[in-house]
Amino acid sequence: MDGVIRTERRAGWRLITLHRPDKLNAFNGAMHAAFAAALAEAAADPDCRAVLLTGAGRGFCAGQELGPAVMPTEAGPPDLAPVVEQYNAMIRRVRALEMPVICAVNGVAAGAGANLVLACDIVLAARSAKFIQAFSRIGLVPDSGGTFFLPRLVGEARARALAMLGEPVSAEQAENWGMIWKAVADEELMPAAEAMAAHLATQPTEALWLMKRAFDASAGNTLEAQLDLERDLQQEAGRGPDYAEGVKAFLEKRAPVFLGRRR
Ligand code: T3D
Repeated sequence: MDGVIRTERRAGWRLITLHRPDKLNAFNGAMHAAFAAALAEAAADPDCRAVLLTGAGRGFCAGQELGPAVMPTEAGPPDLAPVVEQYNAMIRRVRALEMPVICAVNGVAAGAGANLVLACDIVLAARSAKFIQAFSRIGLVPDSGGTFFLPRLVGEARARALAMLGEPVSAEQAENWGMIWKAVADEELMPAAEAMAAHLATQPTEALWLMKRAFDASAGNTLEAQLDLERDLQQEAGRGPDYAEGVKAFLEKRAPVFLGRRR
């Protein structure tokens, strides 16, 4: 196994590792392509029911690789729109993955790396990790959904200050602010994240996917629209074998054995 994105197949789930440790796993074009392929492979694998994302080395991800591809030249400023489109596609792929995406933040997450974290469903972070909206430090604006996720997670006041000041947020602070699920001791990060992935891989995957859809829609919905959506999604979940199994197992006083997928 080599390359800038590394995938390990586990029982029912996949571990995807951003792997450019000498650059704190900063993204370049090759890494975007490999990450897209890894997510597509996970999506196409009927036995894969959860994805765990982490970074190699001492960082999680330092966002865009700052190098010639994005540097102004004597000829003029770079065209950043295609670069940002790669991040947009990445965030859409993570959100559209029909299974839980867990993020194990092993170290610093900066720029688009910090916002990739926020796009994941459940985030665990090592206590030594930190989150930096580094964009203002180089004269850019938050991208990769940062201006969408951040105010929703931590509130407008904190989101604006984090974006404008570019100050690091510790894992503990991130947990206290509701930016992530939990901060854990460094040595507990991967065991805890792997146990969570293994657990989620035994859960009703289809229902978890429908939840992702509900939460995504709630950001732009009225209560009325959201209630209607919940009704429709519940109807869909209720038609699946996992609902039948869940109720049967409850009545039989045993643990359910969920199939995960209908397709
Ligand atoms: O085109 C566009 O830019 C639009 C797209 C925008 C999306 C974005 O993500 S913009 C934001 C880009 N990212 C950053 O601005 C973060 C840059 N990195 C840092 O500020 C710091 O590295 C960190 C705060 C993340 C960590 O600091 P520290 O002191 O722990 O590590 P370091 O020494 O700065 O970095 C270690 C190495 O990684 C170093 O290489 P060296 O000197 O050992 O050979 C450093 O150059 C390299 N590195 C870190 N981040 C990047 C990087 N190399 C290229 N690109 C990076 N983003």
